[in-house]
Amino acid sequence: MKVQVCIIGGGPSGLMLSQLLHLQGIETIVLEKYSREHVLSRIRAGVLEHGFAKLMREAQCGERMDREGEIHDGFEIAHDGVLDRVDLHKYSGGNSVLVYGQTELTRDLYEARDKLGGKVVHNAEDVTPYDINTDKPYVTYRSGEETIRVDCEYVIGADGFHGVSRKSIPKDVLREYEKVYPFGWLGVLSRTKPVNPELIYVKHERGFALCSLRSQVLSRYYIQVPLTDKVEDWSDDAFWAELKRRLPESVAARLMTGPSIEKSIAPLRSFVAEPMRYGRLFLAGDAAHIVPPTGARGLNSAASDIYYLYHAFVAHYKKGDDSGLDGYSQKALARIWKAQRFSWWMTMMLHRFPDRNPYEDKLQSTELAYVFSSEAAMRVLAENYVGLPF
Ligand code: FAS
Ligand code: PHB
Repeated sequence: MKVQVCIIGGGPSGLMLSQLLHLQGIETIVLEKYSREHVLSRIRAGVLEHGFAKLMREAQCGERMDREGEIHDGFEIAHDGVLDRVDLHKYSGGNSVLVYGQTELTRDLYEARDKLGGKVVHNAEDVTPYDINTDKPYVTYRSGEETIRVDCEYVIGADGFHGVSRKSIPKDVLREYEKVYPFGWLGVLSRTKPVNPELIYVKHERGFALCSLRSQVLSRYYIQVPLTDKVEDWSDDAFWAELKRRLPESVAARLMTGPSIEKSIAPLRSFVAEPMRYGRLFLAGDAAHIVPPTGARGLNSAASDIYYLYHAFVAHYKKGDDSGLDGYSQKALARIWKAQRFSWWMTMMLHRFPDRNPYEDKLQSTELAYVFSSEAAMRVLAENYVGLPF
């Protein structure tokens, strides 16, 4: 089999790029390790930057997102028993975010690939890229007992943090930067009316919490838990009781509780791999970078990688212009590191750090007080949260 671009990973990054390139007549194949049902069973991101939403529309996948997604012009921060609002629309120069779950977005991308007859292979086992530092790379994968070879001109590593692509870059070339946080997020999805029309980020002495949503009948909540906790340690009742303890009384009083339809603990880490290109291999999305979800930058960081690669391949194949491909890693990393900074900053400001000394605790409270006392500080928060320009 021969294609122009072989994409490893059928998550949002891989699917979005394959869709955009297909619409430009560039032939791709997506090799996904798991079944479609497995990929769509994951509960992940909930907030889309306006840049991501624009890319979904350009990929002809935005119709349901625009119909069912909710435009949010701001969010609340709960601290010291009160709610303070971050007016994104006012302080970002008129921008907002779209609340639409990654699961649904991925479903829309799969359906769009099917509609165009895009090649997406599920249950592709032992996917392995070869000769990525030559002009004739290829990728093999196993389907049952059969090993299949895909000859291609370029390989995209969109296979997430635990994928094979990043590990295919020689250790003496790859530089990795990482910060692991001493806690995780216990997340619950419940078929209940959201406690608030907008998201509420909670800074509390017992730990961080987040009230989010997927629709007006589907709520998503998180509480900060120690890394030693296991999801089986937390009954639904224990989760709701702890969330209520961290919410302002007026909010806790109106919280609708119900059975969890998904419950999981996600560790928090900041991670960047450089460079994001090696020969004919390009890394995109979680394969190259991870952020703590506090700033809702995870999925959104993948969007600019895809945008840059999309335009670079169109320039290469249509005009023989390789400047986009040659400049990809540097350009993508410049925006990635700004998303890393914002996600780290939001995480440090809102979470409880058990080993902190009283002086550092005062600095943390002052950071939050400064945000709500300075228009300049509010503008910095807002422009990062709605998404810096691509
Ligand atoms: P993904 O990991 O989504 O997709 C990679 C795909 O590659 C997967 O389908 C995987 O099965 C496949 N794959 C892996 N190895 C392979 C191999 N060897 N061969 C073939 N295929 C392979 N972001 C937010 O903004 N907000 C959140 O609240 C949030 N919560 C998250 C919770 C969790 C538990 C996790 C893990 C991430 C969360 N994220 C969140 C970040 C998340 O949304 C990612 O940014 C997003 O999934 C990135 O998309 P991809 O780059 O496509 O990577
Ligand atoms: C979510 O809805 O899952 C969500 C929203 C905002 C975040 C993190 C997660 O910062």
